Amino acid sequence: MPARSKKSSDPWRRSTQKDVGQFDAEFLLGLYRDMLRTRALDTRLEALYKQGKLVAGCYSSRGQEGCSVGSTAALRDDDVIGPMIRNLGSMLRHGLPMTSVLSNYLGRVTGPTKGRDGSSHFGSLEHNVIGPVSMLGSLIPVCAGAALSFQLRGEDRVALTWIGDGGSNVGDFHEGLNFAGVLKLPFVLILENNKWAYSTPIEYQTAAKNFVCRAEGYGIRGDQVDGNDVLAMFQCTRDAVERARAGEGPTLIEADTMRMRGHAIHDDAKYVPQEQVKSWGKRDPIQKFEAQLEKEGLLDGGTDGDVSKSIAAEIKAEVDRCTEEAMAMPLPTGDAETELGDVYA
Ligand SMILES: Cc1ncc(C[n+]2csc(CCOP(=O)(O)OP(=O)(O)O)c2C)c(N)n1
Ligand SMILES: [Mg+2]
Repeated sequence: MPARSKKSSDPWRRSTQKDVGQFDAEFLLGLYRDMLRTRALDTRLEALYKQGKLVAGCYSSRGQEGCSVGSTAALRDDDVIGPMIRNLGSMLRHGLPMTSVLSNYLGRVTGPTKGRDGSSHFGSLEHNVIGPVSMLGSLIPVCAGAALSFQLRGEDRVALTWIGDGGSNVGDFHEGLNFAGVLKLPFVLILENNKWAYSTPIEYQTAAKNFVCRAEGYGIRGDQVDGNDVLAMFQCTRDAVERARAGEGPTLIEADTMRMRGHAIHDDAKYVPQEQVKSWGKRDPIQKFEAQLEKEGLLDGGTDGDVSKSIAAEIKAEVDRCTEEAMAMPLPTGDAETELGDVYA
């Protein structure tokens, strides 16, 4: 890993207000909209869980919307993503319809798993989304394999996946990243350092000063970025994706962020110090970006009124409509012939 000089290219300094002006309004408002869509859907899923309407657990990505949306925005539609449970925003940004996501969580036959996994372990190959693999770390060799297929076919596509701080301590992390480094695969791995793995804080996960230093051990590039700054997240991933497409191999990106709920909604996270939650509450990715857009005058619709209010209203209508559509869909019948339909052996 080329050590990044603190002065010239400190990644934490990416995305200044000056940078915002380099992007067109449509792109910036698109990032904003997708973070809001993620938050709104996440909030709805939490409510449905508490109403007993979800058929399994609910893992919130609240506070981590910038990581998912910013990184996925750096990709083309034909690139492959492998989201983990807190990457709801990447699924939406990569084109998975909101009704499909809700249908899966509600266990409906119209969801990507046809009601067989009622939680977050689903993907859609039609949208180039590989579903989360429950065994932490296993998605890394899977996505490195997708990157290998692009390389062998001479396609300039990229595979990108995410891993948590906790998940980065398993063997598959090492094997997948080492493999990607040796073969210089067009692969990007985003390590979301959200400070907790269930109730285990990062001090009990690694003796290293950070997670990104591991990149050096694999001979690959490593970057650190403010995961709650959606534009910095975009810029850092875009650079990694450009290098990957140019045949320069994989990048490990450590995103500094915070899990703002328990491991899942059933966990009240009493073990997390309140001070930590409070201080990260002040770094909320949506509020942070909203302030940047306001400074640019992008949320002031002039005679059209308040842009953020109209976007919020549009999104509320979308979440309501998609929830209704998904709720109206049937549950699996349970008859053996249908349910064994996709079983290979
Ligand atoms: C190999 C493996 N070990 C343990 C688990 C159980 N488990 C599921 S999520 C989780 C915590 C993950 O923490 P982290 O990787 O930091 O991701 P976060 O939940 O913070 O997003 C654990 C221990 C698992 N799924 N796979
Ligand atoms: Mg974690």
